[in-house]
Amino acid sequence: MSDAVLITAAIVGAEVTRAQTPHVPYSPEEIAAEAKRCAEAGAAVVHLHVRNEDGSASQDAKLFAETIRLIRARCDVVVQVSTGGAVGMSVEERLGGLESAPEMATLNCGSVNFGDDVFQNPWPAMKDIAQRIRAANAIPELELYEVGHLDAALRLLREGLVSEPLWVQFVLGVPGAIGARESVLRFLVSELPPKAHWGVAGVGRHQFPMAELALGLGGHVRVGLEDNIYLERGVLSEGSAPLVQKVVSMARAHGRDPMTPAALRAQLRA
Ligand code: KMH
Ligand code: ZN
Repeated sequence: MSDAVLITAAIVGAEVTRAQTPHVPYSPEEIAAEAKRCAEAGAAVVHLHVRNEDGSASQDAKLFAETIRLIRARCDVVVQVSTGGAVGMSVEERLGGLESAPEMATLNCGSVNFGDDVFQNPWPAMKDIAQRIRAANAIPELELYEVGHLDAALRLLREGLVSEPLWVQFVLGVPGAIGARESVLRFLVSELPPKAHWGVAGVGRHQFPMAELALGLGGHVRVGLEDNIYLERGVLSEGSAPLVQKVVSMARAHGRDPMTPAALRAQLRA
């Protein structure tokens, strides 16, 4: 792995609401402004969801198109659209972002308890989404929430539905899924194919401990209000950019610089 750290900013998500934090962006303008702030802070990727005017989760193609247009006008961050959307959405509904020629898209590698709900990703849906991501000429980032998702990712590779090198995000600490523990992360990393790139997104209070661990292990990091709304205990983060800034400081303490979008693009297309 390269020494530079790829920082992904998950700036919107599908679940976090203004009742929890006033700092979550909803409109395309707000989302694009936050993407720019995060890019300036050191994020090379923005993991993107969109929202309806009332803040409810959406995967609407037109909203994605408008939001991505505004982001591209403001900065050169790599846009990674969500194909996960929100719990309960159909596969078809989830794929609106693929219509905007994103450079990356998430590919969720299995079903998982998600709070009180179940986030459904049965194998036929995974296959379908993998094919649609490839048809859109986007690079998939494999989202793994559970240990068994690793084997699903390896099956995707074996069956030629995704290509090497894999780009993997371990999303750890979702209520209902495997915990964000050092032993878990070390095991998951040890099982990856040698060429795989990996990062970790710790949920809630696990965000910075997992980031710290990943930085020490040579991995990449995802932060943002989608996963965690606090900059430190009891202090709401005023958007996702302060979370990115904090990871940049942590990375520098490890002697690692943030990866630029250009450096990432070179790796994505290598
Ligand atoms: N909102 C979660 C249920 C993704 O973006 O691909 C799923 C999610 C994953 O956020
Ligand atoms: Zn997401």
